[in-house]
Amino acid sequence: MADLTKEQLLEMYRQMVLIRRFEERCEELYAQRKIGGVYLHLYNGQEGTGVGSMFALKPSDHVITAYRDHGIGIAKGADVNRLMAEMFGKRTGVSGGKGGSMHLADRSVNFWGGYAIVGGHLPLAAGIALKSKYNDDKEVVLSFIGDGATNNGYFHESLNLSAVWDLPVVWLIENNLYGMGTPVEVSTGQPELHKRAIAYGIKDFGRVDGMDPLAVYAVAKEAVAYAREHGPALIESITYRYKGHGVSDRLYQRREQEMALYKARDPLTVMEDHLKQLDPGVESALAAIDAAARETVEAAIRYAEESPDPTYDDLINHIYA
Ligand SMILES: Cc1ncc(C[n+]2csc(CCOP(=O)(O)OP(=O)(O)O)c2C)c(N)n1
Ligand SMILES: [Mg+2]
Repeated sequence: MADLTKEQLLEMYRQMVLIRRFEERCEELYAQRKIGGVYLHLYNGQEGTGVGSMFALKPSDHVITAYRDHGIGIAKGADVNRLMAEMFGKRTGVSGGKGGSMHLADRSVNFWGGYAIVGGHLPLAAGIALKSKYNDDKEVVLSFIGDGATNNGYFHESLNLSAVWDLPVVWLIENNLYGMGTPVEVSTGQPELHKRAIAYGIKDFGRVDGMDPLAVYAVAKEAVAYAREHGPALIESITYRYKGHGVSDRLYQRREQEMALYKARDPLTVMEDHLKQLDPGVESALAAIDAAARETVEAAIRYAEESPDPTYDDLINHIYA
């Protein structure tokens, strides 16, 4: 349980439960067409990686990710009402209703979003880290990277520059074993993705069990401290997504057995086990956290439904021509 108090461990659990309940309801609302968009990318199964790693950050640190972004925004502290309003495309959303599921961002909590182009956010992560270094802000950037983003040019250019300029960035590869439906070993010559660090002269923090939030926290804490003082760090978290790439995608492979193996180590269950080990009487507290998370999500849905649509002026605002 490392250096975390019981309250902090419960907070970690609360964030993971809230993310899971948020995503479950988003899937339903998407099926009901209350949430629009061609895709809906859910974070179910990967909560241990997001919450565990972000627990190692200070509020002044920065986070950026790809399109599986709702849970990341919740864990970075974005307002749940405004996140849900963004899902609905409402004016009160964190991106004014113009981002939607795939482009959530909330600069007030240093959550930079939400990007659809695979790897396209990695140069932005390097840029934010450059700003921190230039101003001597001592702020770290935590950049999530899908395994599927490790073979394009953005990855190469961003990791290389981060090493050349000693940028305060933690590159966290979320290896959920597939890029869309393609297994990592089919797309990648060296499937142990953390080894890429060596080629760039970046400190390699190895592989971690992404289903265990405390294991992720422990390595992230070291990596964040290293990045703050010395420069780029890389972690590979082995995790699993329970849904297709988008919720409308089939799972491509028949992989029930593999899924069952990972679900048996669901990050919420793993965290419950940690807490029960610490305090066998914790069960009722866990149930209360779950009930509160469900209510928070229902309240957020009400807020989103009652919020106004963007106006015509909103639509043409923030456009550069
Ligand atoms: C530059 C670019 N190429 C292709 C795509 C289509 N595409 C979207 S997601 C994806 C795979 C991403 O895999 P991974 O990063 O492992 O994400 P996961 O779905 O597992 O979260 C691809 C090829 C895209 N969005 N951008
Ligand atoms: Mg993947």
